Amino acid sequence: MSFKGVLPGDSSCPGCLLPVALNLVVSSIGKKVVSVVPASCTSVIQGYYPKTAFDFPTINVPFASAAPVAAGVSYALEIRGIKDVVVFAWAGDGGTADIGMAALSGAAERNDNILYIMYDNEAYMNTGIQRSGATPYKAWTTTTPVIGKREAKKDVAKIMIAHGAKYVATASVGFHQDFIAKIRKASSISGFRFIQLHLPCPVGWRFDSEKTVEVAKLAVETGAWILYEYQDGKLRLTGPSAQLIEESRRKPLEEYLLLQGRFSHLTKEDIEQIKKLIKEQWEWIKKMI
Ligand SMILES: Cc1ncc(C[n+]2csc(CCOP(=O)(O)OP(=O)(O)O)c2C)c(N)n1
Ligand code: SF4
Ligand SMILES: [Mg+2]
Repeated sequence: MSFKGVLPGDSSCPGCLLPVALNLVVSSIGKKVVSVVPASCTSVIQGYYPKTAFDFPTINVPFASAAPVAAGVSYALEIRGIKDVVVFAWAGDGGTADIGMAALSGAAERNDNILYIMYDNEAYMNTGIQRSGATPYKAWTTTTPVIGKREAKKDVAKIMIAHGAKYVATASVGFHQDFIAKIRKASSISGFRFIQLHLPCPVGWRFDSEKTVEVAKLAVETGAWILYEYQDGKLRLTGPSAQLIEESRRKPLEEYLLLQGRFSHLTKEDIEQIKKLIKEQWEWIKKMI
């Protein structure tokens, strides 16, 4: 049985690539799916039965419980001997980095047989652009006004690697072939798998709605968002990131930052500090490969 994914006419904002990304997940898995979705922009895009935009089985769950509910579905299918279904959680950064973290940690530690996808638009967008743990340093949100967030972005993929997860990857909506390859690989493995998808939000990041792909690509091309996958204790850079270990090959970070209103207040010192944080992330990558 094949699913049509997200049907046309959903209620996402203009320029939002969330439905496109979710479509890629459902179509790339190549098996039946069950998705588990906590409160987020996704639940609004999904809409209400019988006019839902999702043509695939979806369970809407309380905020913190996406990972354990997905694990419960997966165990129930296993007990019934059903093997041709991939169970995936699709949750935002707020639902993952903050509210769902304890439950996610348990699922990773138990090696529950689920694919967990954190779509990372770097704030609580559905409720009005509040800061999350995954909001980057100095980004404006409605709860980090004037000077932006004081703390660095929480690195959830790294936390999942520290759990010994079977498969951990970062991805971007700007590089869909890389994302599809990771979805396919993750779907072919059993045990706990985690993908963190960078998903620019025109509304919350304050850029023009036709620039979503450009912003997504620039995040990678400037080295601010690094594409990699981690499997069996080995980390491998993927997509354009594989060519960007040398800083001189990356586009200037300002090209990415200046497109976004959420960074319009930055001082020179702020930009230098952001560059320092990115450099530290690349240093960690170099140690891992
Ligand atoms: C327990 C609980 N607290 C708060 C809310 C309100 N709420 C619904 S969606 C949302 C934001 C979720 O942010 P994120 O997970 O990043 O997803 P996004 O909205 O960005 O897609 C919040 C706070 C809720 N539904 N349940
Ligand atoms: S607020 Fe952002 S992530 Fe949410 S639907 Fe609108 S554009 Fe998409
Ligand atoms: Mg979010």
